[in-house]
Amino acid sequence: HNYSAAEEYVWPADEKVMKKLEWFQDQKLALMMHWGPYSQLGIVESWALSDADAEWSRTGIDWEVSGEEFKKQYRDLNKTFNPIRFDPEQWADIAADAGMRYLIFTTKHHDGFCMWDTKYSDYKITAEDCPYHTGKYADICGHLFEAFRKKGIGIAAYFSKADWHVDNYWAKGYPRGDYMWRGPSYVPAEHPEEWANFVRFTENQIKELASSYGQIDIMWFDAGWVCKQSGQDIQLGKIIDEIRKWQPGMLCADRTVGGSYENYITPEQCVPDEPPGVPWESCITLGTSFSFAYEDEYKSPREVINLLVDIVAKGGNLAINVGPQPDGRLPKGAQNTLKGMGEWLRTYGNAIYETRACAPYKRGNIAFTKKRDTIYALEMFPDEKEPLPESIWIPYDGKVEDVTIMGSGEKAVFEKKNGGIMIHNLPTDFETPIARVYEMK
Ligand code: FUL
Repeated sequence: HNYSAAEEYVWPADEKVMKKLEWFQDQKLALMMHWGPYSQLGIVESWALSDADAEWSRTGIDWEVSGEEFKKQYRDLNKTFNPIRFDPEQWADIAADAGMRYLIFTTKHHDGFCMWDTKYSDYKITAEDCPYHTGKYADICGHLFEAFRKKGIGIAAYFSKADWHVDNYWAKGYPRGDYMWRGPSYVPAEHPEEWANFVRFTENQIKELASSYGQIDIMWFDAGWVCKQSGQDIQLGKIIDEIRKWQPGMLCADRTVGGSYENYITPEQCVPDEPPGVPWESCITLGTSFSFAYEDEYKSPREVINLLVDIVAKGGNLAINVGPQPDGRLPKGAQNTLKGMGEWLRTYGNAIYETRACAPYKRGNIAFTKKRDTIYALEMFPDEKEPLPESIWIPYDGKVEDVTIMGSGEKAVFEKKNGGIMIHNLPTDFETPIARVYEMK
């Protein structure tokens, strides 16, 4: 993937948005969560509803039904979704401890099931046919956002622009032009009234979310095929402009579309090779998929920190995704990794948070970040068995007068050499760490 979007990117004219973009670039690490009735089956989010994607998205579902009957079974998952062990404060504790600076939570995925108490749909967590409607934290988004905000964690609301539940919008599932066409079953321009109804509904829901739950830092819009270019124009710009009257500077991630309402770009499951040159955030799963999967395997702290450093060195943020269990708890394996990340970040967080990209970004296993007059060089060890070299050459040719080894706080012995810095006498008698980090002034 080459995500150098700089050419099409339009820097927002709004000063408050610009300021918020600075905030955004300071945060570096988000906890993304995909959670909903689909979590019960351990499938790929709500994709099973899309006929065009059936081949991959319906594996693991052994219902002996197809067509409309299949979709009905899927929709009925709301009748068994009962996360009685959901504890928002516990999630917030875990996230804060892992060094998370903002949350990205699925308020509504493509299936249209709403994780908040919306007045515009009955397909929601607080409706009577969902057993959790009497649950302690039934209005899930409300409780979650409050608990995270109390910990100083920012709030991003993931919202699918496509809604495969409402009549005015349905997934037909066939490719059309350059955009993946996953609904509606009609051409909006030929059915203006139907489309206008859908647009109104979507606008109402977005405004409701952005006005009922306190400060929302980012609206994270998914379903990129719902956009002007495909003829499915929901006039998002107008909606965002209005919301910014009461959520000043709120950021908008309007995925894959580009233009003035995409304040930052969002590569998925990958890290761009080169710094894109505009604010960006990669979303990457901790396990194998965005929503909960049974017996999933999770990346180790070493793997995640390597991703994070690669991303931060190129000026981006990492949104690491954890899919909560259907009962409301976070998988143990995921929790273990989160804990390990937090431990590392408590020692080396200064080389990550509030930094900016610093050329030459990454050379071999050495990554660079900078903060004011400090340059951080992070010598990464993706392999835990890699022997530790006693000296290391750092390809940085700027002015350096002082080098401290982070963690121990010891001053390093160094000399200028071959247009870089050679550090000597490094200790080698301990286990291979995730990184050795040098603070250079
Ligand atoms: C994609 C979605 O379709 C996936 O289900 C997931 O939500 C991912 C973050 O974005 O576009």
